[in-house]
Amino acid sequence: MSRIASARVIVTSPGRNFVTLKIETDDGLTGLGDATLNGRELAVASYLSDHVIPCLIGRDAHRIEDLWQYLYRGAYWRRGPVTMTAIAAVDMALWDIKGKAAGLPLYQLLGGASREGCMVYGHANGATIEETIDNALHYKEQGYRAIRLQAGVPGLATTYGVSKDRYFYEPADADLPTEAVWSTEKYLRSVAPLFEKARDALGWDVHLLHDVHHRLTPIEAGRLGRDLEPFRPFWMEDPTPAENQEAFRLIRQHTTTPIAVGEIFNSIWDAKDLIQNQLIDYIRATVVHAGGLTHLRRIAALADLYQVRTGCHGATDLSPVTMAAALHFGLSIPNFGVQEYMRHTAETDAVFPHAYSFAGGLMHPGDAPGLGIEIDEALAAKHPYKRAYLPVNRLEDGTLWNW
Ligand code: GCO
Ligand code: MG
Repeated sequence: MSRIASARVIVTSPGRNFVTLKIETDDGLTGLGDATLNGRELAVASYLSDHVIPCLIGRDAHRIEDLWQYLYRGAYWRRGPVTMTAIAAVDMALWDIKGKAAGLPLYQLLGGASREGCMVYGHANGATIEETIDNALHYKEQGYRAIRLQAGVPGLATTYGVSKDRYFYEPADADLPTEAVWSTEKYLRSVAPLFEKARDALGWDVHLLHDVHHRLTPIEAGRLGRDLEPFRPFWMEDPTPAENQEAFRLIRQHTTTPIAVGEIFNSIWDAKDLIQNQLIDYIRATVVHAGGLTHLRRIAALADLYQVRTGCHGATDLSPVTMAAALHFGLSIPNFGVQEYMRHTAETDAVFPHAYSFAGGLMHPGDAPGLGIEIDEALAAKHPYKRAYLPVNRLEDGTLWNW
């Protein structure tokens, strides 16, 4: 038995905020878990420090499933992003410990490798179609097999997914939410031309993806999906807000463009109807926001029954600890689809030395025991927390919209 001797939360901001849980056992093992919830970081930090950690001390670190149930059922107030992120952090740290105790990389404990590596998609963006394609060509040269395309919308000052820096995109960019202006009409006119030109420049041997970021109505999404069909996108992501799951029936009636949903889901109950009714093709729930590996494996197993594959969220606000966990998960499950890979800055990578690597469009978690991730606490302490919010969106007449 390894008893949990201590657990603490480390908040650091090497370019952006990350919340990390570090658990130590009485026989000298340590485990790391990511607890970052973009724009609401300190709520999870407090949930862990004030309400979860006191319950962990002295418990057997190897009883992962039991501890998961204890934190989920035991809170009485189930689900929700803060709770499920906190549970995920504990779960990841315990799997890390189990891997280290076994002397095996985590994917071996999850059943071993089902593939050579996890196909990842990179983000190509630009103020114009030409800039985006230029950037996509750069990704292709680096060996990427899948590329997400987002371009500025003519007539709008800013657009989701488009940054000043072409290689690093950080939407949580201000200490109070910035306000962006959105026009569905202008946006809808701009996407098909982007994909048409992208196919001309990049050819057909690379997967092309696009994120709508929850902004359309179902019928608008159906139209966009249909407009994109000739260019065979790998997926259209988050076409409408997924609270209303019935909406996806309407989208399905109008297009065969594959649909990816779920980066803001936090439990199997958010995804169950979409999966069982075969209304989506890829489920994007992540280790950090959907209750850890224990729960995400359950979601993936349900999805597998309905030929839904995974496409886990992997933006920069998911720390390298989540990236490591996602790669062990992705390498081992049968129904892996693709993993998002939005590279972290060198500053972030220095705080989180890791065993995972990229080659030829695939990523591998490495063979270090456990997750294969460390935190340099001395360096982390040099980057204090800095409040940062995601933007909000308004229509051109001032109506608040989905960001
Ligand atoms: C994606 C996402 C992100 C989110 C971000 C919010 O597909 O990568 O939509 O860009 O906006 O993770 O914190
Ligand atoms: Mg997204």
